[in-house]
Amino acid sequence: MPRPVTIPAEPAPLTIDLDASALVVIDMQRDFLEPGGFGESLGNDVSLLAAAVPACRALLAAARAAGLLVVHTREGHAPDLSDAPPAKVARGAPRARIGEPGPMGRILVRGEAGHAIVPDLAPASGEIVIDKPGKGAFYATGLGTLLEERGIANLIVCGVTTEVCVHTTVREANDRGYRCLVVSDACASYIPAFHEAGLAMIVAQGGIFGWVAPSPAVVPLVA
Ligand code: C5J
Repeated sequence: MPRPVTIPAEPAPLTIDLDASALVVIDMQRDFLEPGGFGESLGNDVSLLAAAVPACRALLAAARAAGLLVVHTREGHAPDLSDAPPAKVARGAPRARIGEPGPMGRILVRGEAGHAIVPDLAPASGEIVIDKPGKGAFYATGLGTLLEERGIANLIVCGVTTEVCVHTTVREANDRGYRCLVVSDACASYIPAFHEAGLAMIVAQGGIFGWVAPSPAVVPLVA
């Protein structure tokens, strides 16, 4: 039996079948969120990103209670950097490049402490974790196949950063035909104006990339 819910969202209410919906939590990794991590070493105020944790937790709890498919993503590369394009590796100040030693291990390398998801949002047993070498969660990963196999048509998206990995993933998903609902207070950016602009771009022109709603409008309906 389908489980339709209608979420009050921008630019218009969104009706989705919970059985065809997944929660996608993007890159809530220690290096991006925690004091003492790579993000902070670049001069960012990581508290801006940590502010999204409570809403992500509420979404995760609701999705788990409702039996939704839960997908976590992590941005990072193989230790030999074989999946990192040379142009990406060469970017930035020499000591802040991918693969260099950072405050929580090698920067953006799988298996390093900083690459892990923050403990508050740790994947539960059986939940899917997608390791992605790009900004988008579909590029060079098995995510598309996995969602197709499970009949998923709708993605409830949260995580960081709004204008980078959340946006790229939503754009990729939109092109593949998924309905994307971005949960505004469960996303964040180091640059608040980019967060706001990122959300505005999603709902512009009648919802060109999808829908946006705050977690209090989503959590009770999904739980
Ligand atoms: C993500 C980034 N996850 N901002 N990465 O958005 O570099």
